[in-house]
Amino acid sequence: MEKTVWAPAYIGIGSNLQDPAAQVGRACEALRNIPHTRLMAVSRRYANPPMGPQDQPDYVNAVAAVLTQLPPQQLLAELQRLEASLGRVRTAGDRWGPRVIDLDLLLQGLSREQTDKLSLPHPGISQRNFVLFPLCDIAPELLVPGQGRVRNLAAAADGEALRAIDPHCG
Ligand code: A4P
Ligand code: MG
Repeated sequence: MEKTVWAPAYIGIGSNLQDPAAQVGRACEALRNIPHTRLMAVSRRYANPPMGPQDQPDYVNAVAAVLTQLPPQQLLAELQRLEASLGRVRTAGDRWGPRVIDLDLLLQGLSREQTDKLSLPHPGISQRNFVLFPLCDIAPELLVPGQGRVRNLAAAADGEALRAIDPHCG
């Protein structure tokens, strides 16, 4: 691999099946195994009710910060490989349905992409309190291209239903 530039990237982590808090913890640890990538920080884990279909268990969510030399499409491919290795089975029509683990690439540096496979920044950041509150733990001053500063986005979001289950960031 020729590229030597390190870019900061943020990964949204979610689970609502098979001991979600443990699944999220396991996924954070597994991020250390992505090649050409260093795990820099992990937010607290937050228990929170499902967004979207309500006939599914509550979620646990967190956000991790990494430095990576991989281009965004390759980092996403690594995240999908990791999801599979952690037991996620994708089926048609499972969007917004229950899952053992979900790893979303939220943003990477100032990259903006809009393809079938990758929207960057993830277009839903400013509407997801379960992304904004953990992101605020580790990167409150981060500017989400096209959406705003994390601190301000989190202040405008309703955090009533989120419950931090860790005392400190990992
Ligand atoms: N894709 C495009 N852009 C991206 C990106 N930036 N990161 C494509 C990751 N994937 C991206 O992904 C479906 C396809 O989107 C992939 O094949 C990829 O090529 P997915 O992660 O299986 O889709 P999803 O997770 O069902 O939907 P999405 O749009 O990622 O939204 P969410 O927020 O992940 O919705 N409620 C709570 N409380 N907590 C949750 O974590 N999650 C969901 C899923 C629903 N409700 C939730 C939560
Ligand atoms: Mg997702």
